[in-house]
Order: sequence, then structure tokens, then C-alpha cells
Amino acid sequence: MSDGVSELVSKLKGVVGDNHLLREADLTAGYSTDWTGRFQGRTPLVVRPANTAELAEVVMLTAEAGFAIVPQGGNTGLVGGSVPLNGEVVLSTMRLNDCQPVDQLAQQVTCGAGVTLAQAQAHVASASLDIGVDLAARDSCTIGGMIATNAGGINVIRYGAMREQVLGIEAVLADGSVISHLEGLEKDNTGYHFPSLLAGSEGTLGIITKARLRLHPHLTGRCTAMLAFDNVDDAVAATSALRRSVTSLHSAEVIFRDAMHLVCEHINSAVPVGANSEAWLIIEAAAPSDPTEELAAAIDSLGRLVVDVGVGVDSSSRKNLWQYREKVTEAIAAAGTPHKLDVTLGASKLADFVTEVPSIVSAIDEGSSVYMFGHLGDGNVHVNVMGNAGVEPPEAVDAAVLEYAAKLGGSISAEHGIGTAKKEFLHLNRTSAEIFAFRSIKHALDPRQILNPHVLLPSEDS
Ligand code: FAD
Ligand code: 2HG
Ligand code: ZN
Repeated sequence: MSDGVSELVSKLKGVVGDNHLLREADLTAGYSTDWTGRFQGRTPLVVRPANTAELAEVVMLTAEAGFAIVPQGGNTGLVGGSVPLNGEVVLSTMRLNDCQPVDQLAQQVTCGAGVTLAQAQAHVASASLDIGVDLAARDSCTIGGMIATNAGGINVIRYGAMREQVLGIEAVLADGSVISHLEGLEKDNTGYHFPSLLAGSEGTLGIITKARLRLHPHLTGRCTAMLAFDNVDDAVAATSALRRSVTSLHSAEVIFRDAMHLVCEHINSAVPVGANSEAWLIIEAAAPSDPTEELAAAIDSLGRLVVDVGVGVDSSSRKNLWQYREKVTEAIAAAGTPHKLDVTLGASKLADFVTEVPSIVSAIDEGSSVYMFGHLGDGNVHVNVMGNAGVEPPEAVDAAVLEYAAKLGGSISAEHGIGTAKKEFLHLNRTSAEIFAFRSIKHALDPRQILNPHVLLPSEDS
């Protein structure tokens, strides 16, 4: 073969072994299509190194052979950034799956990039500690992918997003060199902060191989409530009041009407509380001791803002309430292939946004449906637009919704990143000077455009 793949494969055999070089279409298919099925690519090769040294050599040899690389963790990303849409080699981190013993004194742990969130959670639970970020893809998404996307999830109001959890990082750069700074010192002003730079870099600046994570005491006292509201304004006002009054507030999640009806249909359930409402909040309080009284008093003081309430104190009733929120993405996937828009708005703009978006979409495509839900405590709304009969909606709806979010002063990507899906919209939030600075950083660290060269930055001619 003269395409260079066979030569590369023979060099890589000596590094990762035959079993971890996949070339057949049936073996590479799962690495080439994203979780939603919207982004389908092709790759000449999937490589699965077992450790940092192997990964560094793979990067060096692949770059030398002239191939670009898409780093891939759990492939649960939602913006088309984890799959080879331009014939790249896929570098899977799944074998970097080692967790070091928990440092109980520092309340920190060092994990391989390919450790899934659920594995990391189970590992630190043995020391009664928690990872600060939690999300519904926990069984598949990896620590490396979560850092690379700066994942948010359901506890950002308490602990911040993934960037806030990373105290140290190890990564392989585009030339195969390794940067490693894993001491986990809380104070360390010795120059540029690589965890910050790599968090949210979406595989464009380096391949994360290990991370030193800050941990949090596991809070055993838990109370979950579902509150129903007649309108979006009331849900926003209640969220703000609860953020002020409930010191143990852990999550403040939202489901709007059409998304609630879809998830109920999917799990074959009636709407659990306030059947005719417009919005539902899932509120969780977590504390060392039972936070039920604190939460109940705060909900009481919301008075007539709230139409109806359901409360879960034991683990099965809490899980029952959470499923309405956690299964929305699955319910949408079962209905078709949506366009996923993920925006943040300031609190004063949320109600306008949620109320206006359905008419903005239907003005472009009357047959499209809009499902909205998200992390209301962070101002983060997930807008899923589905074309008639589950097909993809026209691209024009993305532009219209994102332009509206930007016009209201919001962000066009709250937590999922830019990937390939949003890169041509980056200018809505970032000035040309900022995008120029992004390109300069990329060029300095990856002059040959080896690492995920088709994500995040808009095409040069746009
Ligand atoms: P991948 O999908 O494999 O990759 C994502 C990006 O990171 C790609 O650009 C890839 O190139 C890069 N990358 C992966 N690993 C590395 C590495 N080691 N070094 C450098 N770059 C790398 N996201 C949220 O923020 N909040 C949520 O609440 C949330 N909920 C979700 C629920 C469901 C059901 C699903 C399917 C997804 C959800 N997501 C959520 C999106 C997704 O799970 C997160 O973005 C997650 O962090 C991606 O991790 P991953 O390992 O699957 O990364
Ligand atoms: C969530 O919060 C995820 O559930 C997925 O970020 C959002 O499916 C989506 O649009
Ligand atoms: Zn989310």
C-alpha cells in the first residue's frame, strides 16, 4: 500500500502490539461515529496505547508519517469533536485506565485519562470522597475527555466545572514531548497553568494522559425535590431564591414542558407532579447530616411560585425523581437525530430565551420540535431541535438560535465545547483578536496541525 498507513502500522506494531491497531471497518466503526449518530467519519487506523510512553511514541510516529490525530476517550462528546471526520487516525485513551491510591491527607487522586467517571467515583468512594463533576454519561465518559471539554454537569453550582477540579496534569504534545506536573500543590505560581490551558482545549493542544484531581467529602445526607411551575419566570425566580437560602444546595436542574412530556413517554410514566405545568426543577440538597428540613423550609417560603412538589429522601425515591432529568438525552436519541445547542444566559434573560426559541425555530422550519432542559442554576439551557419524523432539522435553525443567545449576551457553548458543530459560530462570542490569539497558541504548540486540526477554530476563510 502506498498511502503510508501500512508503513505506519508496521512501526506502531513494535510500540502498542498488533491487538491495539485496528484497521478493519467493522472494528473502527464504533470509533468513527459519535454518540448521537449525527457525525459519522472514517479512519485508516485506531491506535490504543497502554501508557504515556507508548502514547508519546505513537504521536511522534504518526506525525512523522503525516497523519493528523483525533484523541478519543469515551466518545460521548456532543459536538462532533471526538470522531475522525477528515480521515484522521483515532488515538483511543481507553487503556490509560489506572487510578493511583487516594491521597487521603491531601484529598486528591491521580487518574489515567482513560478512567471513566464512574470508575473514578467508585475508586474515591472507598475513601468517602467524591469527584466534583457528575453527569449522566458517567459510565462511559473519561477523565481526559471531561477535562478536554471542561465538562459541567449537575453539580457546577456547588463545585464548579472540570477545570476547577484539576490540580495537576500530564499530557503529550504534538511533537511527542511529555509535560508532567502532578504534585497537586494548591498554590503553585510557577508560570503558565497547563491544567487551565488544556481544560476546554478539545484535543487541539495536547493529549491528556493523567490528571491530579481535587476531591470533596462525600455528603451522605441527601434530599431531592421536584417542583412544578406555571411559567419559566417563576422557575428562574425560585432557583435564585433557593441558591440564596439553601446552603447545602447541590443541584438545580430544569426540564421544560415538551422535554418532560417526551421523557415521560419514553419511560412510560405520567408527569410525576404538576401535570399541566410549563417547567419542573429538580433540586438536590446534600450535607453531612440530613438537609431535608433546610430544603423543606426553603421550598415552603417560595409560597405560590410553586404549583406542586414531590420529595425524595431515600435513595430509590430520589433516583425516581432524577430519572426524569437524566433520561431526557436518551429519550431524544430514541426519537431521532437532533441538533444539540447548549447555551448559557444571564438569569434575567433566561425566560425570554426559553419563551422565544420555539417560535424562532418554527419560523425556519414549522415541522421541527424543540426540547429544552438543562442546568438552571448555571443559566445553562440545552436546546435540542428535531426535524419532522426524527430527521435532522435545517442548519439554519442552529444559526438562528445561537445568534439569539449571543444577542441576549449569552454563550453559544455552555459546557459541551465547540467541536466541529459550533466552530463556524465562534465569532458570535469571540472577537477576531481573540480568535487570532487562539490560532497563535495552537500554532505554537502544534505547528504541523497534528492534533484535532478540524475542531474548535473556524476555517481560515470564514
Ligand atoms: P470524547 O467524546 O471521547 O471526546 C470529547 C473531546 O475531547 C474531543 O474533542 C476529543 O478529541 C477530546 N479528548 C478526549 N480525550 C482526550 C484526552 N485524553 N486528551 C485530549 N483530548 C481529549 N457534558 C457536560 O458537560 N455536562 C453534562 O451534563 C453532560 N451530560 C451528558 C449526558 C449524556 C447522556 C451524554 C451522551 C453526554 C453528556 N455530556 C455532558 C457530554 C460528554 O459526556 C462530555 O463532554 C464528556 O466530558 C466527554 O468525555 P469523553 O471521554 O466521552 O470524551
Ligand atoms: C445534560 O445536561 C447533557 O443532560 C446532555 O449535557 C444535553 O442532550 C443534551 O443536549
Ligand atoms: Zn448538560
